[in-house]
Amino acid sequence: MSAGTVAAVDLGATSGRVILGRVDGRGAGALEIRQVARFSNDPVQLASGLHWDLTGLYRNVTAGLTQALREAPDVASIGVDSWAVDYALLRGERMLGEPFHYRDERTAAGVEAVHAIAPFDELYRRNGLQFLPFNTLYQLAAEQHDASDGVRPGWLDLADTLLLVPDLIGFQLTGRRVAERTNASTTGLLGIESREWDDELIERLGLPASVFPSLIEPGETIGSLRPEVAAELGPGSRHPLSVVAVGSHDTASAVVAVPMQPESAAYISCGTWGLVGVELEHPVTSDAARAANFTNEGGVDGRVRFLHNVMGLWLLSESVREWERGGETVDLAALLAAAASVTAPVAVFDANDPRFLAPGDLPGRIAEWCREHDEPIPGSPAEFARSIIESLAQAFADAVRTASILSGVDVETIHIVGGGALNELLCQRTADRAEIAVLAGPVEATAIGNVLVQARAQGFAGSDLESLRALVATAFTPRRYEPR
Ligand code: LFR
Repeated sequence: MSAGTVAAVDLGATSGRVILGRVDGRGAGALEIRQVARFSNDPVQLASGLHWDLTGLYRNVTAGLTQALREAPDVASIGVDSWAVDYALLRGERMLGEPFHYRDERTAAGVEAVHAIAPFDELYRRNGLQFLPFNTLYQLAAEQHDASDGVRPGWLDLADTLLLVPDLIGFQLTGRRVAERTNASTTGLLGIESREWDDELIERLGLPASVFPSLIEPGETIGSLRPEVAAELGPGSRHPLSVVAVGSHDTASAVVAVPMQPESAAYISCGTWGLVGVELEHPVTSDAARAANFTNEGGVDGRVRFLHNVMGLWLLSESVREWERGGETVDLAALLAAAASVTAPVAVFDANDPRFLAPGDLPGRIAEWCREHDEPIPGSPAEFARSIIESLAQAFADAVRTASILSGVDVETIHIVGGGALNELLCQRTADRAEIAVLAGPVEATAIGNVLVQARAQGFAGSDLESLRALVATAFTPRRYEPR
């Protein structure tokens, strides 16, 4: 074993970052991370719908990597992770339009079309995924629906390749087209047992099988930087610098960096979403798991991320955006402090209600939920914030309990990682409502998981997940919240 530095590109739904990670797997082990670039990720509403600005994101990625290589010319590899399910269609080198944002409402038609061919209970047996209206297979069906309604050939008929977002960035960097397996597991088109593309389902849905690239595992090398990219990244970038596949689904990377004992812990990867669950060796696709809408996503090293998507800090950030659209200036720290001192009882609403998915007036929709359910309607932003935090804490506690019952994992500790680990009120109220101690941190779990999988591939870290998690536990001391 040796020591070295890798660069992690981590793209979230609201912001992206490039992080340098230095890992030394020798002796007691050491892990250090340093952020070199952070940029916002601003979706664009076009006449065709809500899209990601992938070109702008790519520009920020290369600018961040240039900076990273300037600071650490000895970087051994680059890894990319992002949110799941969304994809670009390519013909040759060319991207066919800006990819859609999963919060675009076009998928309703796709859901109907898919379920007419393969009802949800059959899908669940095949792919083990919870129902989320934006899973890639529904988006692709919506894509076909558009085409059959209007102009044919549609983009899907023209495309020769479909790439999920991190694979697209990997392709821009290296020229190689692959599908990393953890993220591919969120498409709905991967068999739960085989972990291969479900060709039969793809055919029944009338999708072109040829657009799905070969699958690769986290830790495998995607390829070397294209010479022109290496030149763009500056004199610091030695050629051939390789891009290594990580758990390219951000949640898969985050789970790698949860310093947990999977036999007795649950995790909440809390950012835009709150992904609440446990890590298993085998999927659970029972009727009860399906009814509870629990997912079996592919983890690093063949582990299963058995979890449920709770709406997450989106509820807060989108509310803040709405207040700011209305002309208010909101200081988040002050808002959270005010929320913590609210004494009046606040509504605990159903944070999983699909009405909260689309962008727009979230406080209005929360008020509408409260009116319908005879709950007190929050009056001030502080009361809204408190109501959101109480509702998230309740949804987190419920999901932990359900995960435990469905999987048989006896949960003694809940780990909260991601930005939500900084939200003291949320961590405390989750501990209170679950009646289980919460360990908060690390905040940058996703980037750390990305770093660790690359470091292992380079021989800078031990071979099993347990030794990677031990490095996290040594480097980051979690904050403990006892239930009150
Ligand atoms: C979290 C996440 C979730 C996925 C959602 C949409 O960032 O990747 O795991 O369900 O975004 O892609």
